[in-house]
Amino acid sequence: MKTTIDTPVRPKAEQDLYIEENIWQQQSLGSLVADWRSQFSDNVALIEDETELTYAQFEQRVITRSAGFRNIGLKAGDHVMMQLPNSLDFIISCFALFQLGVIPILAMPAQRESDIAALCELSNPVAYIVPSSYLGHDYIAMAQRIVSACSSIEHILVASDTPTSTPYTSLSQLDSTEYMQVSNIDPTSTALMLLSGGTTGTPKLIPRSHNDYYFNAKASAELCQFNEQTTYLAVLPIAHNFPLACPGIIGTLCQGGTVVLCPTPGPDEAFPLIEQHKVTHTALVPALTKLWLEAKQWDDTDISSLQLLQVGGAKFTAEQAIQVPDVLGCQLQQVFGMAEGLLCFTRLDDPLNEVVHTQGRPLCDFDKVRIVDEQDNPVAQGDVGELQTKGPYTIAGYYKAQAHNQTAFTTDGFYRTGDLVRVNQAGNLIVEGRIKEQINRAGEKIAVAEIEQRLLSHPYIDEAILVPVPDAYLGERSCACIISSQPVSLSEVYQLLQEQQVARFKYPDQIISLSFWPLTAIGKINKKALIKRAEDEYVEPNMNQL
Ligand code: OOB
Repeated sequence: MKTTIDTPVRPKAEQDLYIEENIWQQQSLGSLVADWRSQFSDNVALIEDETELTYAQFEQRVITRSAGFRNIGLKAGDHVMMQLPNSLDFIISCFALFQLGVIPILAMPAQRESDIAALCELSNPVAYIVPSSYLGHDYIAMAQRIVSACSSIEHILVASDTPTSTPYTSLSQLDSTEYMQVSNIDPTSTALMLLSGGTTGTPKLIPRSHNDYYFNAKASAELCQFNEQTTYLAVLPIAHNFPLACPGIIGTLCQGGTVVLCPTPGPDEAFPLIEQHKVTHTALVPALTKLWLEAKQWDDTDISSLQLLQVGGAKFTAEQAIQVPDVLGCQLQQVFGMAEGLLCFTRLDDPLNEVVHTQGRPLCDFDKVRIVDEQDNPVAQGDVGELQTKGPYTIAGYYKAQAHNQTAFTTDGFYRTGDLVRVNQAGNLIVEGRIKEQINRAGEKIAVAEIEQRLLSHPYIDEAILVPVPDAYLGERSCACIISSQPVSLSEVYQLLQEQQVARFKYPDQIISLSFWPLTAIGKINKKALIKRAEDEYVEPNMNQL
């Protein structure tokens, strides 16, 4: 694998092939805005609350934002930490940065100081964009603390709707109508960086290029048959690859459809928006789908405009999948994807049985997938093994992570997904589990190593293991198994993690205390026994942690 210092790139022959085959369109994401305006000028592109922007107005807003960013000195190759909820500001700022060749790093609103500080240290952003507050969290206070530790940040920029009392520039104050020459951006360069769920104690950044991300969005939109009549509801946090580009927001815009922004994902907010705007498509994680299925039992909001619900991010049980068409009155599509690239979809014309029981197959013919055993040898047809993949929109390596890349990728450039899968007769993948040290809590990924390290920083905890436990609401919850010199309660663990400014979704849902580890026959710690014990000792689901 050929590498530049920070961002590994694909071998030249592969790049040439993707260009020759028109998989890579050699077009930067920022330049799409003008194309979309010329094709779909008066269509409504974006809706947030009472504000509707046509494609022509969207272009204007992007151009003025871009000029504003340029006026404060942002330039091609700079990094900007963006941590905004689902909002026009997010989308307009993102495309404005794309036009300048500035690289947004897309952090989720749920992330807290420990993650953001580590990401800033890794990527040296020149600006940090935050809402003033969202769901009760004070982002300005957090940004001030981050800036005092991260010397690269020259600007804290806050969302447009921020009260004028803050000392920081709001995004709308930046906007400028000055003429700006559109820069020429290399479409093979990094357009944005997504966050990896991670398996280690340190966060990883996923550099996605203009070419690969445009293909990701456009090809997904074609596969899902998005068109000018599509109205997509952005429900999941749009810093996540799934609602952003699979096909999500960017895919909808590629096809001239309308994106409606939903600030929080609960049915109380989403259902009325579906009714009001006649939403046709949306995407959810399984835990939210379960909530929607339950809410539909008593909520009579008219959501009959919904045509397709995409579900992905974590394993969706067949038992719930089968309910989607009847209860929500729309077609189901399962999506098995990853921010690193590969996307698998069930197809719109697949038999219901495949849609309910499988996670689909790769987006394009150029996706290479192989299923291997522990020695990296291919398993027999139909057997379970680790999924490895490489292709036109799968990264060649994480940003500035040379050592980690040596193990996360094979010598021939395949990404080791850490997912255990098998292929069925019809050629669809079924996710059977994973080997990576990660917990998938309602679609949000927790690196086991990070939380175990933090637990060990408690003065009484001598040893700690975090295990995933099957959970009716979350899919998986996390249980901290500890050996301690004195009793430690779950609330004491919460206090520790709060002091360390850890995102709430990473807090263990459960704690069990042991005096020694159960061992397997060959003397390894028996995690299955720990999981069993966690299941046996569990009292009741804590719904407010969803
Ligand atoms: C999506 O992306 P990430 O980066 O948050 O997480 C990727 C991991 C996969 O490696 C797999 O472990 C798990 O999430 N996963 C699934 C799944 N979809 C993702 N596990 C079982 N069944 C599924 N359907 O989660 C993501 C990115 C783009 C589209 C959809 C999901």
